[in-house]
Amino acid sequence: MGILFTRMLSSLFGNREARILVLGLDNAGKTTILYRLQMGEVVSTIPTIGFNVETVQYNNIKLQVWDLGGQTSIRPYWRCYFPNTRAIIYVVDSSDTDRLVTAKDEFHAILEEEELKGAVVLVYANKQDLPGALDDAAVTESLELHKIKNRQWAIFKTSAIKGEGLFEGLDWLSNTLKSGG
Ligand code: G3D
Ligand code: MG
Repeated sequence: MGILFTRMLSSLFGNREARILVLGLDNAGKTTILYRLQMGEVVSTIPTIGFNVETVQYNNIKLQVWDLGGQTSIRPYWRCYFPNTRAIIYVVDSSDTDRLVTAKDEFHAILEEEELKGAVVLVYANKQDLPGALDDAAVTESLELHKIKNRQWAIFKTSAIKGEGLFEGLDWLSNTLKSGG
């Protein structure tokens, strides 16, 4: 099903390169999601500059994943991955309430990046299958999503393990990008 999504986007962007970043704190479920989407082969780069990037590519569409948080010294290198980013998929462990403040801070810092100003934002409130997971309304509040200005965003409850909610989110994303983001 991930292939349908990328096929759609691929035709949408013609020959132009389109990047989608899948970001969030470590352990949020990003890698699980990438494999779950089954878009193609996931390639992991050797972390020469201090952070590991997983990439899956379908035609002109590239999904790239790395962990936010941690060392600040490597952050300038993140910018290499910003050009042509059409969307950010932000993944949150909804059961990890201790780190929601960090998740929020990292999220808003990313949104401040000049080259990401045009990207639409899809939030996955992941790990809904776990007891104590916050629902979408509570995650919206914790991440202060209502502070987002001048861009389209949406939040979906997901369980990457069960494969729930992921495609509903991608559906929103492709429709939003289709209508001009
Ligand atoms: P990351 O890539 O964001 O760091 P991972 O996160 O995809 O590696 O996932 C971290 C752990 O969370 C993994 O468990 C993974 O199986 C689990 N996980 C991911 N999504 C979900 C979910 O929706 N529900 C539950 N219950 N667990 C999830 P392990 O045990 O392999 O470390
Ligand atoms: Mg990972």
